[in-house]
Amino acid sequence: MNPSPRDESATSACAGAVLATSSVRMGAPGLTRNLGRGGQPSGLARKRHILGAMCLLPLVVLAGCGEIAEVEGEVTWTCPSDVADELGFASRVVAFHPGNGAGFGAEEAVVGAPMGLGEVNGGLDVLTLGDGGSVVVELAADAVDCEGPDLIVFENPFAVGDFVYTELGQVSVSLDGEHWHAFPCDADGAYPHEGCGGVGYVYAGAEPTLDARDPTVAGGDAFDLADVGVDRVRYVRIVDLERTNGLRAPPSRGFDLDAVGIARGHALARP
Ligand SMILES: [Ca+2]
Ligand SMILES: [Ca+2]
Repeated sequence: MNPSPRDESATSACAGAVLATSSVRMGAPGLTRNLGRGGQPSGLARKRHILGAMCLLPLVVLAGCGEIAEVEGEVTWTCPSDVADELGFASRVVAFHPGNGAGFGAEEAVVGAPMGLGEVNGGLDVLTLGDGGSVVVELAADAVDCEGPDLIVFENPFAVGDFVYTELGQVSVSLDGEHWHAFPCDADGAYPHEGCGGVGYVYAGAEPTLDARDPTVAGGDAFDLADVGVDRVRYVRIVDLERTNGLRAPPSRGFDLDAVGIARGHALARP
């Protein structure tokens, strides 16, 4: 959408459905988020949105859906907000800088849902970054800060008896692909290495009935955008930290990225 200066328009999106109206009533429960294009809250836009709400023109609101609006270039939403599952994961690799020992897997492996193999086997549908390697992926929809974790990063740690084989990565997020916000990661501390990627077993995929976008059951490593002070992101970057508690040998040398998912109810279809 690209509204004219005097036009206010909104969409309500859920499971891919998009409904357009000439105004919007912010009546749905949950948080209301308001960001300027530069990622900063905009009080002006909030006031304009309230004025728009006073018009009270009809808006169809589906249960469980978030409201999305673009008001004079400002993007707003309410939580929960969701998209169809095919938009709930990374859609492409923007940049891949392989480190020494990379070479296993393909960039296509990180697109879409995870294909984990549970606790005793590491998934093989991955892109291995190599020592110090990095990858930037673009999400098919924007991830937004709602209550609790908003993003899930899936690597392929696995257990050997009581031992957990991990290869850690630092996770950063960005709205524009230029300004990045890194989650603090306790790579040198003890397991479970708070804030790092590459720690949690991946259950989604091994058990097809699990919701790969539910951080409480999918496995992987969940991240809350509030922890780095941002409300909406489009890109996720992972850098291998050359930290492992096992051998660094092919075909699993360095962080192995399986997938990046947007938590259910934390996704915003792009205007
Ligand atoms: Ca959150
Ligand atoms: Ca691994």
